[in-house]
Amino acid sequence: MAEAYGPEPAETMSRDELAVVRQRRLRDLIDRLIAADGLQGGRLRAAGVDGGQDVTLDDLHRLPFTTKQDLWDSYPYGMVAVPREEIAAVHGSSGTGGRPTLVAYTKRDLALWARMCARSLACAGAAPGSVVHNAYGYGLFTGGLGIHQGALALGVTVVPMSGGMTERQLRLLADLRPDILTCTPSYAVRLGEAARAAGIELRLKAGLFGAEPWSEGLRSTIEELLGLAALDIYGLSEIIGPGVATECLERSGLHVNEDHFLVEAVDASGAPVPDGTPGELVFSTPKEAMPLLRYRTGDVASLSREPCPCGRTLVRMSKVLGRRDDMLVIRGVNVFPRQIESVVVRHASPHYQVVVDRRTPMPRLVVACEGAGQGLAPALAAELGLSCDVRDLPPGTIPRADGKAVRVVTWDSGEPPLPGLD
Ligand code: DLL
Repeated sequence: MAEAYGPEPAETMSRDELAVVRQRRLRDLIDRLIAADGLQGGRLRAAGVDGGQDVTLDDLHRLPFTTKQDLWDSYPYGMVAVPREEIAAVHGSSGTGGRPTLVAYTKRDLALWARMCARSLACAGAAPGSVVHNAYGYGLFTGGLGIHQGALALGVTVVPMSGGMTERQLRLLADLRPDILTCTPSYAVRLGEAARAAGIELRLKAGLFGAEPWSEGLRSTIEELLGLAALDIYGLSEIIGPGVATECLERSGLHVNEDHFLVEAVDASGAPVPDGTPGELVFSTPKEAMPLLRYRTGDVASLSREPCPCGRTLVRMSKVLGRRDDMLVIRGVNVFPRQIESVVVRHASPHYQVVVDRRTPMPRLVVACEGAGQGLAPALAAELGLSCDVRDLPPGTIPRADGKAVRVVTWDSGEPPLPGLD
């Protein structure tokens, strides 16, 4: 196969050149918000900002935040900053608590998104002639169409599988021999197990797995099952979709496309945290249809500005530790489901669900999995600093996901959320 596509020039600029680009983006974004004169423009004016010329990158952390609540309050089109007829597409996510989040794109936004996803595929070593088996769901969810447009923009072949119909996926994996697989990490496990059971030999080289938190332990499981380099891809509908940040083959953090999306990490009070310290990721996006200033993602990760051997100079983010609102506080101990996963995959199959039993005032953490070995309970206690009940359930009991897996369920009252729990 021909030589792999490399980074775009913007991905390898010096940090000084990058600062110039980022400064321009920030000023353009502020000008656009002021001109649109909506919620964010009003907040900027109240903070004494009347235009982009008033701010520098150093002022970013003093500007007002935007939140998911703002998007909900202005659903569906309240945050749109262009005339309705310029909206080329909408996407969204089903969201927590069943409240949908809708985002809008102009044609230029879609082109930018395609370029960002093309970068992601290049990070995975895509080359002319590459075949991308895209098993992210197609539809309102940004995974399927984002990667699809990225593959078209890069000039590689895309197989638009969407999620589900695993038998059919196996058939095409065997027949078309893709070198790149894109889907959620939980579906990657499912595909890998199904391929192994069917005795299908895969020729995959790399996979871009994201849309949900996943641990280093699950990375090893996926790499072993599928015989590929498992890379992390991060994004959210509000900012653009997949393609906000992607790991390269070095597998040492995700390169954030900060020449377009300005990123910060902040503590609970909203103050910046130093590089290397986990904080909530905050992104600003210059999208025309729905520009957002300092959007609080709820996702917790740390940032690093160390250069990467791949040559990309963009800031890198660690794997996401979890969502701020997914963090469980059990008897005063903070637990991210991903921490549990990293232990489970070493002592059981990668199918697990965390049940938070809140039927009594003192909540209990039940880790339900399949094929648990003796060592799981003590290993969990050592990792979490908290004892939890391990339930080893028959194979196939834990629900399998085509897209994002549900890792945490709450048991408030009534029947147990999984058979076999007491
Ligand atoms: O999940 C976009 C996406 C599609 C990313 C395909 C990567 C691959 P939403 O449905 O809006 O968008 O959900 C966004 O998913 O705020 C995170 O909580 C979570 N998330 C996305 N990627 C990762 C990741 C897509 N790599 C929400 N690691 C985000 C951890 C992730 N969490």
